Amino acid sequence: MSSRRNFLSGLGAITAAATAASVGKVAMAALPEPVIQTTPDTMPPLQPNTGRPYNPVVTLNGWTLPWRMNNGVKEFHLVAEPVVREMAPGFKAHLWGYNGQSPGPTIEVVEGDRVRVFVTNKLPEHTSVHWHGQRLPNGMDGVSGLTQKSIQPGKTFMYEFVARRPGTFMYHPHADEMTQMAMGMMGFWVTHPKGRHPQIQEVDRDFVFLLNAYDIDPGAYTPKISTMLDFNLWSWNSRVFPGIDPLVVRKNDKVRIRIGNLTMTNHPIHIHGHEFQVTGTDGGPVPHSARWPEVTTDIAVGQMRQIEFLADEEGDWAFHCHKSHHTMNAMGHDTPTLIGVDHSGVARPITNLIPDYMAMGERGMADMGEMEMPVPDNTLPMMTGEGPFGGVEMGGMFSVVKVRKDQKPGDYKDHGWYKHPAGTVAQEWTGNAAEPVRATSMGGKSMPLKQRNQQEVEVQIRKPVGKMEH
Ligand SMILES: [Cu+2]
Repeated sequence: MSSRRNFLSGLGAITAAATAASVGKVAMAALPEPVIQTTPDTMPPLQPNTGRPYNPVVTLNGWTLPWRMNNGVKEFHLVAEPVVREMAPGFKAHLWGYNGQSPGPTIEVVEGDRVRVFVTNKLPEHTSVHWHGQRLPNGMDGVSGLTQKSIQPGKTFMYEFVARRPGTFMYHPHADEMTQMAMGMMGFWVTHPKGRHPQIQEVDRDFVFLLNAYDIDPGAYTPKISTMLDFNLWSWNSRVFPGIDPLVVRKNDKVRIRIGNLTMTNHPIHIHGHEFQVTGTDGGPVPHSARWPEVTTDIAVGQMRQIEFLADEEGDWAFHCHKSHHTMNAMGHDTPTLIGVDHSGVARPITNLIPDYMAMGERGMADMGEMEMPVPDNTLPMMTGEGPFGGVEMGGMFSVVKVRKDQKPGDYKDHGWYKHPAGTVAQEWTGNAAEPVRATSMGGKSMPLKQRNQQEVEVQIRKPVGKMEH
């Protein structure tokens, strides 16, 4: 038990809590104490001090579940339960998750480990856990009704199998999935190779997170569970920018990022300043001959991707989903296009009635990020975040890979913004700028436009004269 305490203390704010009384004292004696975590901070890697050695991962805004060894079996205890998740500072959601958080804790094991997972259900309805991507006995696959009885509220089930295949996996319910996944029930699973593996490289930093999405009305706390496509919060591990921690690395580190998608749409995940290779999926490592360089990889629904790169360019590099609506928070998805519309005449009478009213959108939507527009309690502006040069105008699935030459090995702390060497930042040109020559064309020579007696349509363009100077 003492070794178990040691790594508990290493995890900071983790507290052990007793299970529900319904589990009973006798059963408790045989169950590993469930470990509960409530802080949304990224916890340092959990160094294994029992079982086979491995290089642990870091869960973005999350943590790894401690285990106990019981006669050579690695035992974990998951508790499915309602949780309060801070999705970003100032915005909390009432979700369902595991062991105090959504997503649940990451489970890390080693290829060949015999694993026993106790699952206690403290939800108001039945559940089950499916171990996505694993080779296991059919009866351990966690599909309610098909391979097992569902776990009723207050009951504890036991899953047991050997982690046969090294790689990147996840877990989620296979019971009332629409509700339970929309409420945030999911978690990451990593099976480390038991020794050197020809297709699994050793890396210096290994980050993991899940893509998830919620539909929470501004001012509300509970996600709408019947939403299929129109989510307003696109999150990584149930966090949205600016609440997602940066991925801090040391210059020339070999970096692996493992990502799983449990939303209802695909996410093209994009990195700036580096190229990566997809080195694995939930089906296993990708053979070397099948890898190619990319800066964006699309992650479809239910898929996992393992990307790897050499972090050899110092700086603060944006890392995000490339769907522009997925780097926005609530409140902006249904706004009408007002670019070019002069509503100054309308704004004044409205302001007399509603003092907080702001005319927005005439010049684009950047004002939304710039101005302190009043928002209801418990939600976030559509685009936000202050960088060293001003507003970043982002939200949702956005973070920063911070590459620093003075970052210590094993240090994941964010030490502030990158200090750019003199002369390496884009800046205003103050010399003379010649008017560009504008060419007119009637189409290419091979297929010239048919001349018709047609009236020319003239589009009125309203230029933002006088409003550019701030
Ligand atoms: Cu996306």
